[in-house]
Amino acid sequence: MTATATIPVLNYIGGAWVSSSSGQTTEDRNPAQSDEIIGQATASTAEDVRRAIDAADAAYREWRATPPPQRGDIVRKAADLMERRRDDLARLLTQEEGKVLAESLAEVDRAIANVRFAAAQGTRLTGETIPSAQRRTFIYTVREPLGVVACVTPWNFPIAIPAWKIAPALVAGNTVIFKPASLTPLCAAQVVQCFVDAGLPNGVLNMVLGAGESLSRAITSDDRVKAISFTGSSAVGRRLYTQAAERLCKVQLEMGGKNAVIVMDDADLEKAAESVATGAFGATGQRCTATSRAVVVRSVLEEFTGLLADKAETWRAGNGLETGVRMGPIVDETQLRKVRAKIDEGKRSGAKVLRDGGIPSRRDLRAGYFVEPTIFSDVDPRAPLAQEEIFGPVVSVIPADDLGSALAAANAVGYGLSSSIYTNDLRTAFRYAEESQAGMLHVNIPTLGGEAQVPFGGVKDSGFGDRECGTAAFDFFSEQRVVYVGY
Ligand code: UN1
Repeated sequence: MTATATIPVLNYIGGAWVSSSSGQTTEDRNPAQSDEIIGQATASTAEDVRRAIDAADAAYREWRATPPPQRGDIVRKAADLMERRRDDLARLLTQEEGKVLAESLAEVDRAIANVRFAAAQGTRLTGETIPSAQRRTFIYTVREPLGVVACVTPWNFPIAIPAWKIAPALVAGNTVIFKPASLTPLCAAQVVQCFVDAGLPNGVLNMVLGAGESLSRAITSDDRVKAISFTGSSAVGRRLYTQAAERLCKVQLEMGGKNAVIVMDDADLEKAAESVATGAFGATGQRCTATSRAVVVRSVLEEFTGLLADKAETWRAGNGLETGVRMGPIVDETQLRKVRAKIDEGKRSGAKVLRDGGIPSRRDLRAGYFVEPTIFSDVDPRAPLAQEEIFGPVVSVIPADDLGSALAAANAVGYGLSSSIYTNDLRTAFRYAEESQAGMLHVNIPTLGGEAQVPFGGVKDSGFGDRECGTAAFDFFSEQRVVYVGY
């Protein structure tokens, strides 16, 4: 995929790769080797967004009329192409976003599973028949697409998240404006290329590259855009929703997390420590389902913390294409500064620093945006360290007296995406399942991830609107019509 690195990445509008109306480009850097520029991306304006919406609007009638199983066939071909291109896609993902190759391969596989699942729904876009209270009356429901929809996606899963938004949107019969994060345009373009090569008609999927509020405003303010599916920060999500609500545009928000793992005294501590380490340091902590708090009952606190500290030593940071490297860099300099500022704030707060990876000591790590595993212990559950999303490989250990106080601490945050408990007691597990304020709960399983066929999303400040993935994705990307027939 070196060819794509030298050619500027363009917008894809109405079936053609085109430069933005600004004529400007932005540099795309390898975060593991920050002097390496891997691409130039066209920097779009609100005018480019309007052109993309024009194209999507023009293509809608015909795409809506295409039978859903045929729409599914095209989308399934895109999954087949992703599978064929798996290794190239994964390498590109590592070079552009930084996650290690094994994680990139897993992300591509997850994208494929999601696209396949959505494709198969083309044959299952069923409605229901409902008995009427009146004689000689037949009532049925059908699912209809919404029209032009927008998919606004983040840099941390630049292949899987676009895939799991775009695929159900298309199968449901919508035409799409795809606005990927400006840090990962090469991955975005390759996702689009898979759909294009699968035979999607012109104008059905359009991509606009770039950054800035004027682009999102061009999406939220255009009456032709009927729904917006967004993944990113809570601050941006809130703004999008506020703007779109004015004109009653449907919105789905997938935002941050501050996910806790509760560790009880009857837990398999080895497994619990492994889970917290993987949850906190995997993907360099740059995922909304990352584990950022371990709430541990005091009787096992010391043993657990020791195990976690040992595990942290095995998370060697470096270039994700090199063997033996378990943790890639932070995605860019701005994020790096934010993560370091949070670590510094944590140190000033009085929490105990068990391992400080803020400024790596290894010389070779100065070539990129690296932070190493960082662990705080004795953290006050109300401290910023335990409240704010960090999006880096940083975990806070919070002591608790018992299940009740552990749940209270775990729930005492604004976010509510994912959580987990380690215990071997069924009563404890079910009490946790009843009381944990999160959208995705886990018993003896890390806080991470989600399967293609399962709804994905959070509560409180983490999520708003219909869930993503699974059949839930189709609730968002379609609407029900009811037909009463008197005979
Ligand atoms: C995962 O953690 O495996 O932006 C998926 C995010 C989430 C998706 C994460 N919306 O990190």
